[in-house]
Amino acid sequence: QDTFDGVDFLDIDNLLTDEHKLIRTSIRDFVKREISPYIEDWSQNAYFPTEIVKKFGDVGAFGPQIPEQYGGGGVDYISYGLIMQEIERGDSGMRSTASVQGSLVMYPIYKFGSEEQRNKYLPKLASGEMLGCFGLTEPDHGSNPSGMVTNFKDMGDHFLLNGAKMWISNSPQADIAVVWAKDESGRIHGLIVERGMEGFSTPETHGKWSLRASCTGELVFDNVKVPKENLLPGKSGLGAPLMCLDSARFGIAWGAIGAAMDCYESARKYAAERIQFGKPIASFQLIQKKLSEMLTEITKAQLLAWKVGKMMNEGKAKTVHISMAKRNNVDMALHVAREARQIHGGMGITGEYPIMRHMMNLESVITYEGTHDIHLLILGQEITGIPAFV
Ligand code: TGC
Ligand code: FAD
Repeated sequence: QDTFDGVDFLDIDNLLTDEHKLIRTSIRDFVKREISPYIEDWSQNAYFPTEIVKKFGDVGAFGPQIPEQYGGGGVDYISYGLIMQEIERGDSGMRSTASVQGSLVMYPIYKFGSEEQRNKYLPKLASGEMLGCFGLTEPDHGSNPSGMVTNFKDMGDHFLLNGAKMWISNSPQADIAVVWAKDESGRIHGLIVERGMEGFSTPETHGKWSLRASCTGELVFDNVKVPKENLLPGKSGLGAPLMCLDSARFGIAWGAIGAAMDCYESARKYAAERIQFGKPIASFQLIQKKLSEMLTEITKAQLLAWKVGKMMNEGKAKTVHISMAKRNNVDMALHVAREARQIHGGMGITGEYPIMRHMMNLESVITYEGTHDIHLLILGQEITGIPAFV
């Protein structure tokens, strides 16, 4: 029985509005009903539950920050963060599905798309009638997307797209892909590629030990004819996909707190119930140290996420602020998961508890949307004025 009621040591709820709390409750109930009872099976069986897409749409998890006029929720960034937190308390892979759809597919179409593109795609993406994916990473260009080789040529009445993307969340099930590719002058643009276009395929990536309930795959473009009206006209250059990443990375900073909360709660309960040497293990100082540090780190991460959320709402958050929050909070969650695993002893490696699943998931989360070290270097560049990437 899930009686989770939040981890809130410093009365951070006091910083939230009634609307924030209402949204959090509705997603928390949804996760309890639609994800938590099944996630262990889905993950163990590497199964992506396609029916969750429509359900996410119904509960408002897709594009909550996009204006209502286009089917989005029209809510602020703290609400968006709380939605990601609650979904990731269920599972990081489920949060991936939602954050890719909202921040990496709906956001670029809303921000850089034409009015026709917005009206054509956004309401269907918001409702879960359509699933999307975001293709930036390539086999030879992960941390350095500016080196991408996927390209398109102007053929007069259409574009001809060639290349391949790798590690793309949602790709095997996606109806559309927002793809970043270079034009003949080497300038990066976003194109909307639809399933069914000749020469476009989405082979699934098998054998992952992480994010097993999320489907991941490639995007392969073999002379795909893309209609000219599918180019996102509003912005070109690497800055366009990097703006989308700002939004998604912000959601991950909140999502990671959810995964950490789930591990902490499980460890706290287990420690109270597990008897060794005639006493609950919670009575031992080393276990108390672990629990105290977990709670402290979760609390610090909550304050960081909340403050960056306020700055997002005010239009003041910069990439560096988001980098600090994503990097710190994911690392924090991974550390909490590892400590919680220790507290559960041998039981910590089984599917009876969520720990090992969160821990393995977080190994992807600390890598995607900019690796742990890339975010460090983004901060290093801000501090010193010197980019250390090259
Ligand atoms: P750099 O020279 O710094 O920038 C290139 C151009 O972009 C501009 N720019 C921005 N514009 C708007 N918003 C931002 N946040 C911007 N950041 C940079 C910049 O001004 C410049 O403009 P211009 O006009 O001068 O050309 O770029 P760089 O090539 O040196 O790269 C910097 C670096 C390494 C930080 C960047 O490439 C990076 O962040 N790499 C990490 C790659 C990454 O995060 N990939 C994620 C793929 S998507 C994903 O993982 C989804 S998983 C989702 C899930 O399942 O949940
Ligand atoms: P690399 O860039 O090869 O990095 C390898 C190592 O080298 C890392 O430790 C990195 O920090 C380090 N490194 C690289 N450059 C430097 C440097 N200059 N200085 C110091 N260290 C450096 N991408 C998408 O476009 N869309 C998606 O939906 C998507 N979903 C994903 C889902 C999963 C499950 C995973 C695992 C990845 C996903 N990605 C997606 C790709 C993800 O963004 C990349 O894996 C990530 O950006 C890192 O790229 P890479 O794996 O090629 O690692």
